[in-house]
Amino acid sequence: MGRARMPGLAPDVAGRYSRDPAGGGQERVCRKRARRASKAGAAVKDLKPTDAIVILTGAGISKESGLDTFRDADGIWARVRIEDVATPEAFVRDPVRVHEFYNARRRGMLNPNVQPNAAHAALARLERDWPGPVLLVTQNIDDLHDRAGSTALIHMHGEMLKARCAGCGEVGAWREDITVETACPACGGAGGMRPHVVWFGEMPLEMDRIMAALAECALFVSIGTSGNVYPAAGFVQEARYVGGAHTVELNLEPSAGVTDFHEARHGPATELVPAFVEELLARV
Ligand code: BJW
Repeated sequence: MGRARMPGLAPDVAGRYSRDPAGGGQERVCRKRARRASKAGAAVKDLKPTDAIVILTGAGISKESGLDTFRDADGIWARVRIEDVATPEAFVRDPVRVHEFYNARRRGMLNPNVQPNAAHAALARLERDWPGPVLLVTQNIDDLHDRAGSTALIHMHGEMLKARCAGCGEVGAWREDITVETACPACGGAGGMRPHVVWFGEMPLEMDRIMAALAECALFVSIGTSGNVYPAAGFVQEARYVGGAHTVELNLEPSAGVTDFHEARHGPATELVPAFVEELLARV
């Protein structure tokens, strides 16, 4: 898949790109660039302990906890088609199938063998011990970052252990299967319950907060994501060219956007992430 290169841009639902809808604009971009120019390309060794860090994670960080990625050879999209299970149109066309897909994944996540790994734990430690702000943005719908202890955490693609009522909009904790008969605990309406996840063509969650953090961070780290899905795949460009951040990729293999990063380290997350966090905390 070809990679779009769109610094400071974000896509609309049709995949068209325009200036950052979270309040961006050429003027803001220029001001930020000028203010942060001295930081552009600064290495990890130049970070101050009060600097802000934004971390983006994807399915690769949970692979060693026993959860499948999407686009690897043995990934979820090798078994099911996106258009059958991960779009609003699929849910309208065949809600039973979509519920079966997510019910099976929810049960998988609740398997007691699925536990946070050393990479999740290291990021929780970074949030705890780094004096500056650390924001963790995950594309993952599992709860492994939460269980590891991360609290400054945004689940931009939603959460598997929550359900939403399409009728009244209520979002609540959910650990059971959902069916087309399931009634909403808040409004009592049946048939409108869906997993609280973001499908293709839907707006990811908390984008304003994310874009603001990217524009302010001194370090952006992308972990375990193939860099194929926007807007997350464009965060590196936002952080680098708007925020003037140093940008680092930690992934099993080079992602689709590897050339956008100042620095890339390749290997399993459970090895790379604890070592990288150790390196950062040695600066405190
Ligand atoms: C390891 C490892 C180990 C393995 N250690 N690493 C045309 C052009 C550009 C964009 C578009 C376009 N047409 C439409 C769009 C937009 C569309 C999009 O990006 N499409 C592209 C596919 C082209 N995006 C959207 O529709 C999004 N919404 C949107 O854009 O709204 C409009 C808007 C937004 C903002 C501003 C203005 C307007 C919504 C996207 C929703 C994605 N949903 C899913 C499903 C969620 C629920 C579920 O889980 O079922 O999210 S799809 C799936 O992909 C899931 C993931 O979060 C997401 C990203 O996947 P991820 O995490 O990167 O996983 P993989 O498998 O791809 O990669 C894993 C990596 O780990 C690999 O690199 C491995 O090597 C590595 N790895 N083991 C370290 N042990």
